Amino acid sequence: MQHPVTGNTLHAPTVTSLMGQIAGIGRDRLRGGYTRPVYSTAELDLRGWFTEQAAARQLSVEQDGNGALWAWWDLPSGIRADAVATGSHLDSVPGGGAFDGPLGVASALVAVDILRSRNLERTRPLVLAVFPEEEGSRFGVACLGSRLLTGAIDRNKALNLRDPDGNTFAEIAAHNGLDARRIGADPALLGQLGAFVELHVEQGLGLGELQHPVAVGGSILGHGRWKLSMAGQGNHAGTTLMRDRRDPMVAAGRTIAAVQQIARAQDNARATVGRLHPVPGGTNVIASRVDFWLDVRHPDDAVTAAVVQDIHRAAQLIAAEEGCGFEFSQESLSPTVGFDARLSGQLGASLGDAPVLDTGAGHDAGVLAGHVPSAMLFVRNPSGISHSPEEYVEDADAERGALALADALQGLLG
Ligand code: HGY
Ligand code: MN
Ligand code: MN
Ligand code: MN
Repeated sequence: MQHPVTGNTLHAPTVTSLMGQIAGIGRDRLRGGYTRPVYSTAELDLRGWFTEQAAARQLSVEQDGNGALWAWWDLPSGIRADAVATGSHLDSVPGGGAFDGPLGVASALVAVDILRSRNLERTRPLVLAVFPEEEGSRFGVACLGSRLLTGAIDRNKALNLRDPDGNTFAEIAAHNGLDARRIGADPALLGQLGAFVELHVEQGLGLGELQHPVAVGGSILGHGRWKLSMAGQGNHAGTTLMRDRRDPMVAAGRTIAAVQQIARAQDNARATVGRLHPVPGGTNVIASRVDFWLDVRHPDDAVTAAVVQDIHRAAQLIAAEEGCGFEFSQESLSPTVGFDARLSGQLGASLGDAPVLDTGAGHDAGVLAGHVPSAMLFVRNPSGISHSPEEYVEDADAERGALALADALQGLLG
């Protein structure tokens, strides 16, 4: 294969070939796309694949107390200080695209190949990272692995998080060999890192419109997640007159319409209810309870708070009108994060005229940014769509992204 940028004949694995190796893992025949929740068979298979790929590159792979994988390209001295880290995640949203997460991991592996081919004189170790539960699709909190590593989530709160089947994170972690005593903040590991660069598929059309293959990350929109519950009277769909109902599904539906109305009134706010769980969930059954989750994001954290307050108030009124009980709780909240200016500047310098793009999507780099100089690279996605099977990256752009990552890392490692 000819390299799309250098034109050299490619012998080493390419990002496209690595992505092809995992293309069959976790396909979701029902929803389309991929469903790879953390510690599912699919995600464990992907972990196994990454571990093999890393070992084939003579990287020493270790798992931290929270389940993240770290593949070290150590210095001859073996000293692990001021390391440059790069990587992303392998878990997905339900019915997600192929690239959200795995592109950053595959590109990191190819970047190691490229750097090795350059016989680089390194002064810093390089470590590839794979963070668990970045999407929060199983236990409800996004970036759970990096939040645990940095102490951004209370350890006991994390251990007691439950998945949709009622399993606690503590149970699933133990089932997957994690030692509960090691779950939680790991300042020793964090202290070994001097920089973190995450390459990620762009989850928007910025690069498509700019007609550029790679961008440097600017900032991540502040975002939070809240759980709402409406409780009514479960009953028979056929024997219960409309006037005798206290239907939580109606209360939830009216609240979701209010979410859209409130968010539309704020410029650039994004408010989503993507997950709703009626109990018991029968076609001929008036639900007794409906749980649903709210995701709100805005560049200004004060606006996020105001939007959520308005939604909370509207939901309380609707619940009262529909004769339903109402509960409201915050699950996670992250402020708007700017990436490290110096590191981002170094990335920009190594990439020439790469644009700087903000993102509305959360990333582990956003969590690490509070503890380690962090930056991101985005690779063009012509569909502009993500968290959907339509997410897409051209082969040539995937290779350009890995080359850009290698160039950026070389500037940091030398
Ligand atoms: O939800 C997000 O923004 C990220 O993809 N976890
Ligand atoms: Mn992602
Ligand atoms: Mn995602
Ligand atoms: Mn992310």
